[in-house]
Amino acid sequence: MGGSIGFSTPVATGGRGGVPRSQVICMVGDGKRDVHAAIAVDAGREGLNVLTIVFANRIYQILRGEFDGVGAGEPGQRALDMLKIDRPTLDWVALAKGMGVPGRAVTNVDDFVKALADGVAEPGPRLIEVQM
Ligand SMILES: Cc1ncc(C[n+]2csc(CCOP(=O)(O)OP(=O)(O)O)c2C)c(N)n1
Repeated sequence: MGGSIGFSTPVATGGRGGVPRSQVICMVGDGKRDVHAAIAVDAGREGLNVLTIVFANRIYQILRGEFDGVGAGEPGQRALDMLKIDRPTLDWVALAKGMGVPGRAVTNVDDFVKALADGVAEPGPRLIEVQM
């Protein structure tokens, strides 16, 4: 929804604080990186059971779709530069580690399933970067 980026991570942190025995799983795109990073600091500091899953496709894919939708043709280099978020390619696991949150990167479904099971079983905040 328009304007909604950045909503889920603070809600996940707040939800965990409000229901202490809960396990919160927060699924986010990589499109609003600064917001996600700031919230991970809170989860790390408070040791909350918040498992954040970042789907890192390195592009504002929905806006790429809108580009097609308005019939603007193939985007040129300048347009692509505004749609892609791969310069630099963010290392979400390293960012999480720097904020006291252990993380793991996965590139296939089997590894994702294992990381998800481990992330739920282990106490405290965790991050999974799904490299797409
Ligand atoms: C607060 C806010 N800022 C900007 C936007 C505009 N916007 C809509 S979709 C989008 C990119 C989303 O990227 P991502 O979350 O990685 O998902 P993807 O499109 O790759 O599936 C942006 C910046 C928005 N919806 N909300």
